Amino acid sequence: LDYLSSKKNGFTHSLHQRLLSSSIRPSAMNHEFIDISDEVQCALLEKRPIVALESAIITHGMPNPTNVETALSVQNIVRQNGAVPATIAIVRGKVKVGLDDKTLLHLGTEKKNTYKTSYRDLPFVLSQKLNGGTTVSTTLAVAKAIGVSVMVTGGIGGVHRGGETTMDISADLIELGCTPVGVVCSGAKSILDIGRTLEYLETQGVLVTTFGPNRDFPAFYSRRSGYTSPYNVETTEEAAQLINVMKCGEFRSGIVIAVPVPESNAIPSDEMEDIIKIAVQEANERGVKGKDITPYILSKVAKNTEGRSLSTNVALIQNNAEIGAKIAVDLSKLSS
Ligand code: PSU
Ligand code: MN
Repeated sequence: LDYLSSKKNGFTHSLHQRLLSSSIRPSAMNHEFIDISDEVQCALLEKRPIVALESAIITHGMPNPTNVETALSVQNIVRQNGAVPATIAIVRGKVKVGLDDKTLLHLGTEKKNTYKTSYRDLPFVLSQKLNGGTTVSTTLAVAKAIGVSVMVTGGIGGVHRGGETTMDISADLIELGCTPVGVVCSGAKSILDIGRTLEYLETQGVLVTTFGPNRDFPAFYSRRSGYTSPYNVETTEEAAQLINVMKCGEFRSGIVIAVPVPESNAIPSDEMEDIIKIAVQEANERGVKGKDITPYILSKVAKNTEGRSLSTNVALIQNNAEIGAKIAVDLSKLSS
């Protein structure tokens, strides 16, 4: 990397050219819009383990400064476990893969002019040269475009409560259905309709597995949602084997690896239920619509649990980062 930065223009340019022309590049999104950091470029060329990380959690999912601190710690955890973190965000109309600390701090602090960028928002944010935090859906599309097969997040979007009439279904589920990437998360928040979310994932051809000794599907803050995954995997090797089959078989859809929050940080689901009901009702009464619903409910829940939900959120994403990095390492052993 020292070598890279000393040769900034000449070498990285040719490295980028090599990346573009190499087999690493399955299409999906034109590379004209993507700017990959030196560290991630090297890792791609050397086929080292990489973990993609979303940034809407930084710009819209957590308050400052916890958002920035968490993002930095998550990147460190990925490194400590032998993989390269690739945090994805949009900076002045370019998709950045691998953020430097300064940019991360900027995005996490200047939240006002930063767009929550789901897949449908992407053309606008790019063409207007705006800044954006990428949701799971956009992060998945970018991961696919550059050939990264493991992504880590806190929770995925899903079918909202009442979604059978409002049709409010996160684009995360659609993208999971057409992106062969393993998504390590703590399930979906019970601000959503978890039963319908699982049904929808099944329809999209997305394999859902719980990570651990049983099939309980986690509900983010809580270790159990009352629903079960169709499968479970007990080790990171097993999870890597799943992703490897998906890759080698050129599958269309992705895999959800749902990791329950560590026991010591969990909040019982009956305790969460009342708080969530109030937040959802308040969002309805205030007429909060569309893409603003998830961030609104998240901040209300954090407020009404006096920050307890926030520390649970931090703990689970750090745990997911460790497991995701280990899966990426095991996967690179399988494909080498
Ligand atoms: N769930 C969380 N925290 C989050 C999100 C979801 O517990 O930060 C973010 C993720 O970026 C996810 C997005 O991809 O919200 C989904 O938003 P929507 O429901 O508008 O698709
Ligand atoms: Mn929505």
